[in-house]
Amino acid sequence: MNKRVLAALGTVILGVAVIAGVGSYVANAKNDSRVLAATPAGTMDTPQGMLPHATLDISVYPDSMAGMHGKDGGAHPGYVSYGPVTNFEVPAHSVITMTVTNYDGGESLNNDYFARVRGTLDGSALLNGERMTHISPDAVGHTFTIHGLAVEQDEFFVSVPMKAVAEEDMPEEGYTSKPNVTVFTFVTGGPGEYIWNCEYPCGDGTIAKFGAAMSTMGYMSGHFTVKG
Ligand SMILES: [Cu+2]
Repeated sequence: MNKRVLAALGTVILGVAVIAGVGSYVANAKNDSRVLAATPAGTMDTPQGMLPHATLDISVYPDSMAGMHGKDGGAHPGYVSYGPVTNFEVPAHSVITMTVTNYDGGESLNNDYFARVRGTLDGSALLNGERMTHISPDAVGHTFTIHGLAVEQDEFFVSVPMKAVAEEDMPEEGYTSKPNVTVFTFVTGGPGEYIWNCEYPCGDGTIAKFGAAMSTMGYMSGHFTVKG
């Protein structure tokens, strides 16, 4: 075979291999089928009446060594990560209380919008037991932001900032003994498949710090399913 044809063929094969690689990578990312279902917790009186109540309890860490991606941290031990999983399932037309324990430090948001608590009951949350509606946009560790616009399902938007652990309380090894605990409560509408993600730029330097952990499913993003 002619050398140029061979070289061209090589390029095509390489291209196909890269595309196949990307494809299987994306498929694997989507295939993180682990789901944390909310725990039923009786009923709660809300402005929308007495509703079934359920709770979700999660954490967020400065790396992936807490076991959520397998022992030794999985594919990206250094990535910041929520855990124990990032796919959640909650009941429809219910009141959900989420507790997020943040072990990570942080800095400034790209957009101050996400420093405010949005979409919760009376627009507030509890930070280490104290009621708050927003935190300083330059002391944010991560956010938990459920995006509600989707076709043929109820609109649903909840966004809560997780306060960064102070720099002096971040140990060189292991996790801080002074995590910031945020508790917030919101009401779900009808059934739907939603996506949540973190809106704090906690990825690596690429894509305005929205690369790495921020652009890999299962770390700073996941599914949020409201089940009928
Ligand atoms: Cu984050």
